[in-house]
Amino acid sequence: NAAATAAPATPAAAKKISLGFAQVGAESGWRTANTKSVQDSAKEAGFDLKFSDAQQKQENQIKAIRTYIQQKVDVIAFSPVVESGWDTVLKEAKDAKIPVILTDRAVDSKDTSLYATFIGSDFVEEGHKAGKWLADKYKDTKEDVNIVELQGTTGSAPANDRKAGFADEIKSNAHLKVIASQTGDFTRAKGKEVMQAFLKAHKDIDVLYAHNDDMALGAIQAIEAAGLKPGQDITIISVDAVKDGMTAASEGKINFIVECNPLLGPQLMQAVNDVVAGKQIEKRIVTKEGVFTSEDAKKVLADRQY
Ligand code: GYE
Repeated sequence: NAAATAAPATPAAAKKISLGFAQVGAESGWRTANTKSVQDSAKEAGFDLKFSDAQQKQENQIKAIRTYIQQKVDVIAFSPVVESGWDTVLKEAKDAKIPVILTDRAVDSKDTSLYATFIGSDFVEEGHKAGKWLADKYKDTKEDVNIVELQGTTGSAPANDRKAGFADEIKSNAHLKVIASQTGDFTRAKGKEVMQAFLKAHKDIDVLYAHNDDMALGAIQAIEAAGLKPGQDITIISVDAVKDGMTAASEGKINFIVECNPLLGPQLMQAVNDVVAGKQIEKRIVTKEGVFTSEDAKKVLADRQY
């Protein structure tokens, strides 16, 4: 009897799931925590993780995704550096029948069948939280409040959305004026450089709104070098709540931080398991997050993991 002598087929469960992950870069403390979360949870899930760092360049991410398609990985996940320009490569993945999961940042593709789900924060909401705190603080002001803004990477979902949510929240008070707004590319070095230029061009800055902690931390160096007190002479609001940002907040140098959770690894691995198992999953998975004043930051700093 042929069936009895044939070698048993390898059970499907014994094969490791392969996951190709195309990361944005290593531009911030948030990104470092996010990378660690992805790597740690892939290991824990027993996946074969192929990881690449695009150094904040879309062309590098597209190349990495094409390599994963050639390698026939089971699932591709990536955090798109900018929102637009993904349709072609996403169609290539679809044609190869490899499911794609977006993590952290969204794409603006009209065809939502190009990806299985998008796991990440609501960046517009984060902008609203930042703007609301400021609008409350200055609700009785009779004078103009001059705001400078350090935007994230040009064309990225968090930069577009954090700007929009904030603008929407402050527009009801004509005294709240954004007098300068430029990209600091989510990095400390660029945040410092652009803040230096802002301070040179404007003698009367009241508020800095930075789209992430790293740019705020760079700007703090520029503000101190100019002989001013961050958090006092200039009110500072940022987004992320990574450890260095929370430390600056606990010292009163950042006045308000909107949290953005980088620990997306566990949710991502769950989604990978589900798509491989052919389960129907939610098209949008939103992460939960809060806000911190200097006082709040002091209380939770010691337990902050990233
Ligand atoms: O806020 C910033 C990072 O996409 C949410 O990217 C992420 C942002 C985060 O560089 O620090």
